[in-house]
Amino acid sequence: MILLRQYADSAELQSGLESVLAVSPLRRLQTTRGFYLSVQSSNCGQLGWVSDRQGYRYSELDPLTGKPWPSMPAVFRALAQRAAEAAGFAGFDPDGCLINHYEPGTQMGAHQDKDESDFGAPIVSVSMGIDARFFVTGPERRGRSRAVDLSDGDVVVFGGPARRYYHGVRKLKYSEHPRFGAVRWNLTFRKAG
Ligand code: MD6
Ligand code: FE
Repeated sequence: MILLRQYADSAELQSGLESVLAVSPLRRLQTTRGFYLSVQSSNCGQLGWVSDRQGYRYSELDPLTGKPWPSMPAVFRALAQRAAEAAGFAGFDPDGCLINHYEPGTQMGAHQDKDESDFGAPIVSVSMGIDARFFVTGPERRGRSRAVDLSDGDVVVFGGPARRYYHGVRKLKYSEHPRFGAVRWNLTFRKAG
């Protein structure tokens, strides 16, 4: 797990984010048990991660619009490729980007990202907006975790053995970001297909 502090310029990504969400808006995904995730999400690129009563999967179509996901903005792709290369994963070619929107009080439970076909490719995560406490336990879901506070512009690359580590985000505390307000955005770039 490689942390690139203040690596991304979130101001440069903001308009790309808005254009994606104008086509595929944020929505709350349901789990197989019928619970809703507290974060809201969308996707861009060829494959988008979706969850509903049937389970988790990658889909070429946005179930909300019935159309393909908006294409990945060039500034998104360029950032993900540059960060992957800086972390030792040259040639990373993401085909999907999951967009998560957090408000104060929301969180992300411990999980592994395991719906992708190629675990040799890293996942590149970009944080924007207000701070969050990210945690990583390791190959097991339970046990001691390590906390990493992520701020606007921080990029995390999960590759090699860390690619399968359990991780999540603690309940967000209230704060405000000058451009994003009381919101945290997280972009995760994947090679899903
Ligand atoms: C988040 N991140 O930071 C959630 N997944 O909001 C993730 O779930 C994540 O940061 C895979 C690789 C890196 C990540
Ligand atoms: Fe994840």
